[in-house]
Amino acid sequence: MIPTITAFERSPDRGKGLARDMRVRWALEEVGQPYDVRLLSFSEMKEPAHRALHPFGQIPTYEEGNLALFESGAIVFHIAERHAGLLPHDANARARAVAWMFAALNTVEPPIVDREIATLMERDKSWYEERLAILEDRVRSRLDELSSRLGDADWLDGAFSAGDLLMVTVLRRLNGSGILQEYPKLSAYVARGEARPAYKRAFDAQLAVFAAASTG
Ligand SMILES: N[C@@H](CCC(=O)N[C@@H](CS)C(=O)NCC(=O)O)C(=O)O
Repeated sequence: MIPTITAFERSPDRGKGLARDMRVRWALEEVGQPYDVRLLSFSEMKEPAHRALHPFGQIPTYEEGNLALFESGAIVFHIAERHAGLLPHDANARARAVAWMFAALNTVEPPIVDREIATLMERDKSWYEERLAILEDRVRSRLDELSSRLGDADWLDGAFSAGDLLMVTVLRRLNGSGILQEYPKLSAYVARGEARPAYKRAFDAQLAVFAAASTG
């Protein structure tokens, strides 16, 4: 059965792979599962039909037969459980890969998103520069810790896993901030993720949506 995911009809990031359907697309590409995409405008995302799938009126969602899911982490986990390739077979290694999925979304993404929101919503405030410095220090402390754990390894815990997939997408949210470049090991880690053929297919598919919306 071909799953259907939802994505922005016109992504605010202009197709740079930052919208969270990118994680789901990448996971589906990694496991070789074809998928359909239903594109939504901002107003359609807030309508009852979409809220029935996503209580918070956001993307991405995932529908497969009578299963409907929201939350990119839960969707990636579902894909990783149903297909080989994104979680190790060994039970302990699998549990550690799942821990990295949670770490990406619960520990590393929040300070990055806090910074991002400040740059989008608080630029005009008198205290903006001071607050930005605090938020960026919080991001740096997470990156210091993550970089020292990664060390010279290619991936966070052995082979590439759903934990790496989520972590790479989270770190990419720092694009344009200059902060990731302060961490050569993490920059190389993100570049390794972006070099994966499945990543490229997912990125190109998301960019094609934005390009079509811009010319149409
Ligand atoms: N925790 C959610 C966050 C979903 C989310 O923030 N989606 C954004 C796009 S990346 C969205 O739909 N934003 C529009 C809105 O919230 O109105 C997940 O990981 O799926």
